[in-house]
Amino acid sequence: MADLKALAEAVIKGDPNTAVTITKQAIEEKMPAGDILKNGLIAGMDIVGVRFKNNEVYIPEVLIAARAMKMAMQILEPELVKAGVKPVAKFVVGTVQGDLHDIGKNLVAMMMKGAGFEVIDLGVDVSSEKFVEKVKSTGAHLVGMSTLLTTTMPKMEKTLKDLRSSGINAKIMIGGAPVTQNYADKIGADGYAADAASAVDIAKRLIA
Ligand code: B1M
Repeated sequence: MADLKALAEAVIKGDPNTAVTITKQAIEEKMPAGDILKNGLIAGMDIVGVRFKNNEVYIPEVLIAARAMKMAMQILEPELVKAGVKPVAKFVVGTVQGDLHDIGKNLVAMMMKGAGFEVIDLGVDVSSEKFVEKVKSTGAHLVGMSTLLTTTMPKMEKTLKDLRSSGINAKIMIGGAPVTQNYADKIGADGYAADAASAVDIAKRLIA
């Protein structure tokens, strides 16, 4: 029988071949797709998130784990659709207008996918209009904005105001090196996270 603990371990180790093999075996054995996701892939990424937060692993290990998870997900996704397994919530994320940094934002997106969120990644240099349009068209429950530049921090406030004034009630979280909890409070964001693993914890709390 397919071993979901070994699947989680393959994600943790960033071993895509084993992750794909066990995922295929589990599907062939008609294991519920939701169980494979939750008890195998997400369980593995959860542990990576905790280790990342505790500085036990670093960015390269997270990227390698995320790649293993992504490859297994490509096989599992059609089964999840067939089984009608819903994502935890929809998360629209982007780096705000004027800013081209995306390494941290990509890490946040990966960890959120790993935690079972459907992630709609708008990329970098995202205008407030684009955020509003995508959040409306996807019905996202959660919006994430990232910035690395002090000069583009005001774009977070503008985007937040534009989202609210267009009637969007999605929870809004922000992050990035120059951003602080104080700044989040000042502009009225619902959440702030200092790193990608905490972003998942905050996101789960916001949509609970
Ligand atoms: Co730029 N850059 N850069 N840069 N760059 C910084 C940010 C800078 C601090 C360097 C410095 O001067 N010491 C400085 C900003 C100064 C400031 O504003 N106070 C700076 C500058 C000035 C610039 C340019 C203006 C330089 C120039 O052209 N004169 C220019 C701006 C271009 C633009 O955006 N318009 C520029 C360009 C670039 C590159 C293109 C060369 C490249 C970006 C490549 C890319 O992203 N694809 C780059 C890089 C790599 C950096 C540094 C070296 C590294 C940033 C990084 O990726 N860190 C950076 C200096 C530094 O930090 N040491 C610097 C790793 C990443 C994992 O961390 O993004 O903080 P971070 O993400 C973390 C958390 O912040 C958090 O989780 C992540 C993972 O745990 N997080 C969130 C991030 N987003 C989140 C969202 C959340 C929650 C958590 O919720 C939604």
